[in-house]
Amino acid sequence: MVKLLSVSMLLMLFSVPVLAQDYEDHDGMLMNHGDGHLMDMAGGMVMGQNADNLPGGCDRISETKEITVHAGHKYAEKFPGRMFAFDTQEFNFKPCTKLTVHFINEDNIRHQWMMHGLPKYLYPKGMFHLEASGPSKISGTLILPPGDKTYLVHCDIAQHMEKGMKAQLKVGKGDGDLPSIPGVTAYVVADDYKATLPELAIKAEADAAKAAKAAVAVAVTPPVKPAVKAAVPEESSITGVTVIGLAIGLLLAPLLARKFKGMSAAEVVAYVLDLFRTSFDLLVKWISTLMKMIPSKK
Ligand SMILES: [Cu+2]
Repeated sequence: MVKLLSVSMLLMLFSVPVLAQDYEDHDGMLMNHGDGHLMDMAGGMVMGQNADNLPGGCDRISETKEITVHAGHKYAEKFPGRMFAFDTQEFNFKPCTKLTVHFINEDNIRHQWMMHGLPKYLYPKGMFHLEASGPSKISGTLILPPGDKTYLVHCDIAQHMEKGMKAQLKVGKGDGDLPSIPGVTAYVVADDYKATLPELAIKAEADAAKAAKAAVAVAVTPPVKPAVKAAVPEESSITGVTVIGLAIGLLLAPLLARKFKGMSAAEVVAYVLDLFRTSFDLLVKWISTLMKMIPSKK
């Protein structure tokens, strides 16, 4: 029993560090190829690293700060309709702060912590950028510029920002808020939960059936108005003509299906139009014959 306990305690001791870090650490594996650009084979990348050069307007480094930012699908759970998120949506630092960001990607895909709007003389493309492919940790350092300004931080992988991976970093008091920061500012495009997709599909089906019924009614309505008005009231959507039209349609359908077998859509349309014209001619002839037969009251 004692042996069993000591074995399980040993196992626990060894498993704790393994559980604590189940992601790869890029730091130390990166190849520095100048201009603050570092990369490794496992998909780790740092761009715009700057730990030494003071931005213009900074006399000295005001503060040295370190933050850890997590990124992943699970952090979007509290933002309905979003897919990805950072664990923090808003950052605030004093101007001229030397900031080290430890970025931990918890998903089995690529994520980035990309900051925009930095002075281009110091940061190529005005960016500071950390990227991690799959569950891994990557770190980078920059020195924030002076002045009150709000910087955009996002993941630049296609659609990841739109799906929630967006934050803002305020230096000093910042200069306003950015839109669509989950949990911080209103979305530019609001989600609409009023109609669900199955409801929309049922409505479209009903509309299509109504249109088809109307088309049949129009097709079989005789061009000459009957002398006697239909007995069915006008406000009813199902008229006698519709019923007759549907009945004729149902009777003709199998015959026409056989007739149209092997014909192209254009041929079918031409055939139907010709059929209508012939029937119309016959109808006019038949009515004029009837008219002649009626003795005039003179
Ligand atoms: Cu991403």
